[in-house]
Amino acid sequence: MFSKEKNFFGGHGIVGGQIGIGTGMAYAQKYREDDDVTLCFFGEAAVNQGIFHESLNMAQLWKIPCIYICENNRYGMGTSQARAMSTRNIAKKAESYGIANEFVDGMDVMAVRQATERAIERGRKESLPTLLEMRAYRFMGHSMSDPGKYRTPEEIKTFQTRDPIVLFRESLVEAGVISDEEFELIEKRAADKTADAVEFAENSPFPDESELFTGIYAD
Ligand SMILES: Cc1ncc(C[n+]2csc(CCOP(=O)(O)OP(=O)(O)O)c2C)c(N)n1
Ligand SMILES: [Mg+2]
Repeated sequence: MFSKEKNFFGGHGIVGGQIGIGTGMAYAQKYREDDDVTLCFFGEAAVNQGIFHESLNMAQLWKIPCIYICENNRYGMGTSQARAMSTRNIAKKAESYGIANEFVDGMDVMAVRQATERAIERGRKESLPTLLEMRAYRFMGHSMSDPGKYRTPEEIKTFQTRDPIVLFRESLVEAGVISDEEFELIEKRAADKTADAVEFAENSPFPDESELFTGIYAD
């Protein structure tokens, strides 16, 4: 997924690769002296990659307005954070580079929004980076072929009670912003859109062999 028009620069197959790319994009924004900042998303497993540390060091040294958003969902494929990382607190890792950081409840939509706004303001006003660690949970397996034997059903059940979509829906209904009926309509619209996309994909012909290298190299 990639959309240059919407300034969305896609997902990348190499875990952590986007941290260097995001830092470079934010450097370009600073260089052009525009008001933009970059939001760079990655998982907790990516924090163990060298590029995370190299990028954060440069970002603070050169005052690059990159907002590093670590979605800590506790698992990288089938490996828990506890088995792969010597310390647990990711937000604090930013301190060794002198970078502002926040630990955020990633299950709370408004907390995520507010912390992101604070980081964006820091980026815009002071041209400084921020590291946000958003603690969440991965409800599904890593892929369709992941039986998820590395965690207990109890653990999943515990986190299901804190599903951010369900909690946000409840708080919106409670505040009178939206009714249950309106929410169901939104869900139905999303389900219909997905079903249409699946039907379109299944009814589409396979691409021709000549397409094999399309989009791989720059023209
Ligand atoms: C350099 C590299 N090593 C291994 C992989 C295989 N791989 C794909 S996703 C993944 C785990 C990523 O976990 P995390 O960063 O926590 O992101 P999440 O999927 O949990 O959001 C791994 C190891 C890869 N794509 N790139
Ligand atoms: Mg993860």
